[in-house]
Amino acid sequence: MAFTLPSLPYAYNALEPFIDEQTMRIHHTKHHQAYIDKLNATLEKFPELQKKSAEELIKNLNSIDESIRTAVRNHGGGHVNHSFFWQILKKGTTPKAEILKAVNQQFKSIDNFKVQFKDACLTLFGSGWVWLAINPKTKKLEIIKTSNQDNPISEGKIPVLGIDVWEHAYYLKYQNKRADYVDAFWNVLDWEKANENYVSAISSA
Ligand code: MN3
Repeated sequence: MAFTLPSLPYAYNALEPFIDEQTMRIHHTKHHQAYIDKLNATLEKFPELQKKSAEELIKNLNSIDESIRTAVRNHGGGHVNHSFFWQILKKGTTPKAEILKAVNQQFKSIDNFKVQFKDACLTLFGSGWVWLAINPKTKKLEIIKTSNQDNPISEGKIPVLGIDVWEHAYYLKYQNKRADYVDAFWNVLDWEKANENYVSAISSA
């Protein structure tokens, strides 16, 4: 049972003009596909691991044979991160309900949260992701930076939303201007999906 590329729940041009069609197409069919192909190749000789979900694999990296641990971390993480990312993108939503309340409580306001989140994006050196995640120990939201294809679930935390700040996610349209891409991200973040993720994270925390 090999891992396969999940289809996008929208057209490649659905996020225009904030994320362009060509970037979405390459990001999905080339970059995400490559993580899946390499994950499948990595697990070829480990049939028992092929039965697990990619989330299960990266939640328990220490249980993975050392000879493939880094490859599972990178390519399994790449598969998990991108599958998650596609699901939280949609134009035209606004923060409301439980997540609005929680963000206001913890970050004073949505605007203040956006400032802190953007700062995390701009101070993340190199390639990686920035997340808003629930820490099950405190049941609080945390802004988390991860390098490469690491995911907060490897640290026991539960992502609510996240942004891919690898250059491949924005270079065609924004070149080196990561700040402009982060500003544009707020126009395509699906706050309704983020709220669902928040509610489910809190109830399982
Ligand atoms: Mn990417």
